[in-house]
Amino acid sequence: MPIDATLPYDDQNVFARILRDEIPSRRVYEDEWAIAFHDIAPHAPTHILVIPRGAYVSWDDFSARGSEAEIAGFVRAVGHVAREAGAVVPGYRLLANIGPDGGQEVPHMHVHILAGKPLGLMLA
Ligand code: IU
Repeated sequence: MPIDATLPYDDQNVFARILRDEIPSRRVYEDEWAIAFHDIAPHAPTHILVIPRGAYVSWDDFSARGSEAEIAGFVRAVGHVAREAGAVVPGYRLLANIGPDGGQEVPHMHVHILAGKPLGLMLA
């Protein structure tokens, strides 16, 4: 069920718990700004989620309240993870779902990295 990303941050959300290692995940990367782990229900041969360490509900929240350092660190982390996953050639997709109509289910800012097969054109 998509969530309302305008709600206050819930520190019991599943990605907050993954960040605190209260729930296991298959981590592939971590640095000062972000962690990345395999999606539990992959939609492509490579399906990795990258999340900032900071407490942000969504892309909207992160882009509005995140510091320059957090935003730069997060963007660098996404690029690094995609390169490490070998996703850059022949290509990959970045996806962020925001709010109920955007199909967001977990209320901690995250970006999907999808790769490993031809993904075709998808804009909605
Ligand atoms: P969304 O953008 O919020 O809709 O994506 C949430 C993703 O988090 C979705 O692809 C789930 O499969 C994934 N996920 C996960 O990897 N581990 C979990 O414990 C839960 C969801 I709950």
